[in-house]
Amino acid sequence: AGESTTSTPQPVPTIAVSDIDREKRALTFVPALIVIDMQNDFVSGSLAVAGAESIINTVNATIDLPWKIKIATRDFHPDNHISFARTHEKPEFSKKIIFHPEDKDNLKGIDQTLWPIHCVADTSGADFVPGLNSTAFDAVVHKGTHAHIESYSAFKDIWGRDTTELPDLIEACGVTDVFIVGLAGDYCVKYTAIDSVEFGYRTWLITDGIKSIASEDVVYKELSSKGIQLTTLKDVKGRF
Ligand code: VGL
Ligand code: ZN
Repeated sequence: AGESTTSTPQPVPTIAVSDIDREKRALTFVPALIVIDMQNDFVSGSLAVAGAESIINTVNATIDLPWKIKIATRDFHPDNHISFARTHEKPEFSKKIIFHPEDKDNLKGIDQTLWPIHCVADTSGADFVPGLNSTAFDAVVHKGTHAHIESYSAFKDIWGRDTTELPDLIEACGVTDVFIVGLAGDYCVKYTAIDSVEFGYRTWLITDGIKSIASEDVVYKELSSKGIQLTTLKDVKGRF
């Protein structure tokens, strides 16, 4: 008797835990540097990117900054890699639809750009370019090592089935911000930046430390629209 059956509505919390985490993270600056594919074949070899030689000094200058962690990647393919035109006996730079090797139904194909043979594991083409301060890296991540799986991003393969060791490496030291330099701006740098955002990092391209195979402007416009920030070595220096 006299008891109400209606319960008092609880106030809706205006700040969720995840928002507090996000706020904390916004106030923290734990930067990682990722140096993408500064290898002979991309500088002066079979897949040379125009102007690549000219960014080596800038890349070395970024490496000198006091990052929490600095990691390099190397494209590192077996000599029958799926991305090589020769593997399909097709003309170079044509397109092919590929299917994941473990996907029994082969339902989802991906457009694979075919490339000249490049960065074959344990050949000089896959070595770091001379002049790069490569002894300074805390870790080197290899990608594209499986014959049937392409991998542009430093985080994961194009199928999103496997990650490299990179996500664990940077998560383990509490990284908040990922800065990227290297080659090529419109392939491995681009897909690394997109994944970096997806993994929850504030993501920056140090544009004077990047060269692309085709247009720089198109890729920068696309990446800016995804929340990736464009910066320069000079501006980055000011943050430390
Ligand atoms: C890359 C094409 C093929 C890159 C790697 O490092 O951007 N591009 N493999
Ligand atoms: Zn490759």
